[in-house]
Amino acid sequence: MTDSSPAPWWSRAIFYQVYPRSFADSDGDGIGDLDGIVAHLDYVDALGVDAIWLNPVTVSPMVDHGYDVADPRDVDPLFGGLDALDRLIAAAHRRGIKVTMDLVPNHTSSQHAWFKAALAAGPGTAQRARYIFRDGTRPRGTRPPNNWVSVFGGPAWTRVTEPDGTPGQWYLHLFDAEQPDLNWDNPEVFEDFEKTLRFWLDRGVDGFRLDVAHGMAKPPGLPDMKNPDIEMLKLDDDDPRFNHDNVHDIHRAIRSVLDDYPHAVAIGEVWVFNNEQFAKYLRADELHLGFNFRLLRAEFDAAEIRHAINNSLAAAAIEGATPTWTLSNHDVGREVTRYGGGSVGLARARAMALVMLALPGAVFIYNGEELGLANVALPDEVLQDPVWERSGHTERGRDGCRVPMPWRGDAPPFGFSANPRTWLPIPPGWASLTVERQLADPVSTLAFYRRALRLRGGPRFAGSSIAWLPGPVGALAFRVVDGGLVCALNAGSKPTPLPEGQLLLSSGPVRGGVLPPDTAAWLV
Ligand code: TEU
Repeated sequence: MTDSSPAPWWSRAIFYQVYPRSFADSDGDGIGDLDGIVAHLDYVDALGVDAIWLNPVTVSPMVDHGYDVADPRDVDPLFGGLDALDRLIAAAHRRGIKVTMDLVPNHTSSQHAWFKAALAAGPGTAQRARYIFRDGTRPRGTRPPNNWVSVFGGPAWTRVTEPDGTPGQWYLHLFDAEQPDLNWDNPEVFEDFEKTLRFWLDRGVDGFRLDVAHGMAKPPGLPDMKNPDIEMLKLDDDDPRFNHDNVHDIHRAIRSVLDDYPHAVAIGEVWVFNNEQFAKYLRADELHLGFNFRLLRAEFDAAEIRHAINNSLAAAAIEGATPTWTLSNHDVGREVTRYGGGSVGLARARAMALVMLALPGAVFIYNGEELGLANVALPDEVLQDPVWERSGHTERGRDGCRVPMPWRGDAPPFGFSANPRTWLPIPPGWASLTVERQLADPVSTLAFYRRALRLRGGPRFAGSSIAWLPGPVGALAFRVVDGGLVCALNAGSKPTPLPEGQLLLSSGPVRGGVLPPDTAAWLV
């Protein structure tokens, strides 16, 4: 933002990520839905967030819980259909909350009309040219076209049976076999995506989170991966499957559509860690925001956290873009667990919330983070993430961070649903973590988050940069340049002195000018 135009709404926004399956169930099928969200909007409003990011609610066989889209311009009946989304948009807007949707440009579901037509039409047809079909290698095409692996495990290629019954071509899927990758070299793909963008924007949606925004362009010739043994669910730089430079033409085309809706925001899921490479996505004619996952990957360690913050700020600064911060989402283990679990993990998660919320830019909070929920160790028989099957039962997948929200009462399903059989079981131990319990407790994690989120709107937090303050090893402290807020974190094992100033909020008990381990504080 180099000119004097007012900052856009998203430049300091708090986005609240709602995983629709797990937020609230209005119709008793044990799976959350859009009317469930509508019924709990006062809760979202009271948190003090600016916008909701809804994980996919479009029509889907739900193999990857909505990231396998069969019709991108309709809402799945499981979530209540299109009318329910209209109700949610209206009810959110009445409260001044924006609604952003998840779109999945990289792939469709195998149940999408295009893919079914591609299978039926056979090799060499226009229908196949919307996806990435290739002949196999070896004399009879029995081996996949290259060595790419799926992010979910196993090969990234599946062989089809041709309409005449013979074993035929292979198609590319960077994720599950039910998620065929689209061929973005085919202009039809963008034409259709433009229809999708306009369809939702015209219905009042305030923007999009674009799934795998660094994945749509594939390198010509599809060269082999150098490291096909890459850990499942792990995305890194130097991987031919992702971040091909042609992806930027796609983002420019998407942005030109969004520019017809000046209030709308495009947020890319960009798993790219090289700062220069990451910044390219944030050029003035590409994405407005890109998820920076460095903070989420940092251990609870002062040096690592400082490094993640510095690099996130530096990456955004290259293009004068807004930094973004996130500690968890529906793909990564909850931070309470990542930071060690139990009361220590919770104390650290609360401390990191203060660090994240003190930083300039936009933040993303994943539903349940404000309750201090931890990952749930689920039994084998309830696991649903396709990662579990595709990895041959070696990776448990992401279900443990997707367990439904506990709202009230003393036993599962804690008001989430009228149905005791929820899509993932809720642990009885969450009785002490329900919204109802935490609202009644002034020192609960929920009360703490609400206070922190409210304070963050104040002038002391305003600024686009931070200055590091000297601090003992194991701790870190920074001042928000302009606003003046000081944030201090003790990630070490010994108490450290608090910086000068009056205590505004702390993540745990602070007394006598001393910051205990696993604690953070805001001072003015
Ligand atoms: O995720 C992209 C993705 O690659 C992640 O699974 C990533 O590997 C992991 O988070 C790293 O820890 C997006 C969605 O967020 C995810 O839920 C979908 O399963 C995936 O795309 C496919 O659409």
